[in-house]
Amino acid sequence: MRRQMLGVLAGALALFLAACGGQQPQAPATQAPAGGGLSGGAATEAPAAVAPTTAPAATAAPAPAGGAAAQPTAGGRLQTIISRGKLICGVNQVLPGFGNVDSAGNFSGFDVDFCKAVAAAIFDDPTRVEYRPLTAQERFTAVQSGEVDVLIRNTTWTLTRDGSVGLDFGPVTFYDGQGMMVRKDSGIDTLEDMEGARICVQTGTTTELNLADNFRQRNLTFEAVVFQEADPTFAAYDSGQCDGFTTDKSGLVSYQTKAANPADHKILDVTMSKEPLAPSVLQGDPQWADAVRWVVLATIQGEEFGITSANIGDFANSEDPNIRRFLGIEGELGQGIGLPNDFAARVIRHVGNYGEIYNRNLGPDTPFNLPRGLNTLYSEGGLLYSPPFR
Ligand SMILES: N[C@@H](CCC(=O)N[C@@H](CS)C(=O)NCC(=O)O)C(=O)O
Repeated sequence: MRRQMLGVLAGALALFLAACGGQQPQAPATQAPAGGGLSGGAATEAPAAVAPTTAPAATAAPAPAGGAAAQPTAGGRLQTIISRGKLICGVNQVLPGFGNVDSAGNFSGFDVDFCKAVAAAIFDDPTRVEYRPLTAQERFTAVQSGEVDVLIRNTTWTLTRDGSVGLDFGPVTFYDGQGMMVRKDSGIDTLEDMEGARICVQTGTTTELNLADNFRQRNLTFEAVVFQEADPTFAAYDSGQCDGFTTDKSGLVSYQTKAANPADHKILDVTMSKEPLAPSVLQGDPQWADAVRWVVLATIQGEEFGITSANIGDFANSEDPNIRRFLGIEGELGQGIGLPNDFAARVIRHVGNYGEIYNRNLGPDTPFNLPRGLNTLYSEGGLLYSPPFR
């Protein structure tokens, strides 16, 4: 029922976009040369690299051996955020499940919950966030210019982005991979069935680059129909302008709920890339990067300990020294990263542990029902693992 409603809304959106000319590809489709995959107009996903110049390195002095931890100076970005009284978080606004805004202007989703977690750690208040919606094209400039404090927006951690784009990535919050959506009645079952296909893809993404690589490796030609924004990209596919729509599998599942008729589409059983999605900050402010990193790890460690937003009160008198340190009941763990010692407790209390965040946004009770796959704890065969809180 909900899917149908989403479908109707997506249909209306598609009509609106068509009426406004928004479905026109922003760039001429690039024709793949025979036998060679895409080459012309070699896709570049990152905006011109800007050498980060800001961010005074506010590094806390190391704790003297055997003595009390040195009081860190909460300088740089963290101090700016504290003085401002809110976090500015770069997010998606068109990707239900990850980053989405409703008609009342409320943001929600898996990524959005990590913005809330950072705010909860700093302010003990998950609502102290200003969300800055960013397209794929806009996102890196927004970090480079300091417009956002942190980017938490289905962004893949790559060497180029870590290096020449000038970002620092936190821990992976979602292990993803690129997929391909086609119409069920297309007769397409594998990428090999897509020789000469028209494929709708958004520019400024790893997606665009991986598409070219995958088809080249398979010696297949294709025609990329490229858009700057995600909704027009999908609308073009949904209205039949393309044979396939490609993005991260998380994005495919999300966009399938927006299709005019979600049941008409399928996601091929192929993973075209590794897409480790992670938060990022501007390179050069190690304390701020540490703060974001350990907030994410707190959600994972919380799940490892079995501490949830519902049962955290039961741990107040825990005698387990690991849990006592984690919750800030004893020790001074937060100090070294400029956060209050109970920052992890604040995160769990207000936002929940990783499993709670996952289930709330993507789990069985949501329209996405995404199996956790690699996004389970290492103890359950997944890749989530927190270094020790000590
Ligand atoms: N993870 C990939 C893809 C991320 C991405 O931007 N995906 C698109 C398609 S689902 C998106 O979210 N677009 C939203 C927009 O640009 O407004 C990356 O980091 O490049």
